[in-house]
Amino acid sequence: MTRGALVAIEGLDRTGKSTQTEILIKTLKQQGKAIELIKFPDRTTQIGQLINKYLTDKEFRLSDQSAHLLFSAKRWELVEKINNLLTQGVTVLLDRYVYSGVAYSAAKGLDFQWCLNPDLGLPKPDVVLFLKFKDDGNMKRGGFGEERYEVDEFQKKVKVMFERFDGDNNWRNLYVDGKSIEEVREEVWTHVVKYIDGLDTNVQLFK
Ligand code: DGP
Ligand code: NA
Ligand code: NA
Repeated sequence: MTRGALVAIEGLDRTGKSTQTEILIKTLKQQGKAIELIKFPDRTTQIGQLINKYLTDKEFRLSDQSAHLLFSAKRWELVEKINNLLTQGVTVLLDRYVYSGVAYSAAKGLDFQWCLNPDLGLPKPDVVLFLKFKDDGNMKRGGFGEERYEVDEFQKKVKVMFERFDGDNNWRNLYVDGKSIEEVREEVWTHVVKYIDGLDTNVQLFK
């Protein structure tokens, strides 16, 4: 039976992820496709509220390891939902996922593999769209600097950690430098269109 595809959108802060995610959802819904968006971190659950406090209140103290495990717990909270949707043939679109989890924590100096370990066993996306700037363009965008991680030097480190996933067969780099929302939308679409009618293979797991 055909299952839904698991699609992740990743990127640094202020690269336009959420905008592109919304456009993609709208387009697919207009075409009558079954699609569901899951945003990480979802700030509404109890763990999500703690994460929101951590991200927005720079005085809120939590060790790096502890914060990391909270983000991972957030993902594990949603595995059953993701698997059920895929089984029902629904395309699941993830706005951030394991890759952000590892990149943001490893950028603080935590061991890369240690960061990945709690996420082993989670469903692995069929395709990851990584929105990226060739330069540091995201740091010049409006709103940048409001949250804990929105610091130039830190974003550069996060970028390097994200790039360690480049080379995985599900990884697609989408450069957003100087492109309009419409141009990026078209690129996103060319990558996603192959997956929207589902897949016959089992979903892979992180290992
Ligand atoms: P967003 O709402 O997509 O801008 O994400 C909020 C912030 O949370 C952003 O700076 C990236 C960070 N973030 C998202 N997921 C994770 C994660 O799993 N671990 C860590 N450490 N940070 C994350
Ligand atoms: Na952000
Ligand atoms: Na966002």
